[in-house]
Amino acid sequence: QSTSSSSRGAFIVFEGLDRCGKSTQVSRLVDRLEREGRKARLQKFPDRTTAIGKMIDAYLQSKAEMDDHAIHLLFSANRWECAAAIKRDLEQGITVIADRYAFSGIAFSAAKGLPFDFCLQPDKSLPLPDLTLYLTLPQEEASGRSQFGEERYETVSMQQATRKQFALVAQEVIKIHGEDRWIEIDARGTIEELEDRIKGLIGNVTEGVNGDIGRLWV
Ligand code: NYM
Ligand code: MG
Repeated sequence: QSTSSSSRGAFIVFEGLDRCGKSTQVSRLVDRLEREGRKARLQKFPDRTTAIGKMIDAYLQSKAEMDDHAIHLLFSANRWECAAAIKRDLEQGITVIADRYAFSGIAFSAAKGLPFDFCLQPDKSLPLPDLTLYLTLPQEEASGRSQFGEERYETVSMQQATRKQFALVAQEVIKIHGEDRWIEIDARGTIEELEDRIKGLIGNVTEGVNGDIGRLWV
């Protein structure tokens, strides 16, 4: 099926706690769309390649210390520096698949104790995802995966606090933007099983969407 000339690319975000299988699924989805002849691009957040991203990377690897508010704003600034390119690509009919977005920003920072509303504000009016897929995995499974614990935040207590905040983020998305924009997915099982589950839930949104790009939290 071809994309009609009036439609734009879909902005699809994958969210979840650490080691839930997100990055694997995001790259498989982008590969599949490209095999099917669609234009798709992967956008990872944090984007560790920019100047701001390098500061975030140093923080996550515990090579640098930073005030909680300051690092929160850097994560948001890292999205803002990518926002124009995301909009441009969507308008040119490219499907943009993001590995994390502002929802991780709120959930992880609020889990550290920053006020929820403070965490939400800096991302206000960023491009609004057309669809967010929130992958859930029991903590025992995520903790058992290789590399769990390598970076800052990868402790069981931090993950559990973040899981609670993600539930509040989901409520907020549904309240402000409607329930169609947030889908929770059970991420248990094999890579292929999860891939099929995601494929079924995404449906035809990757064929393009009509209407303007929305603004987050607006
Ligand atoms: N993270 C990610 C935040 O704390 N705030 C944000 O805004 C974003 C996008 O960074 N533990 C956290 C979540 C992860 C960590 O992400 C690095 P990844 O997907 O492992 O590179
Ligand atoms: Mg990680």
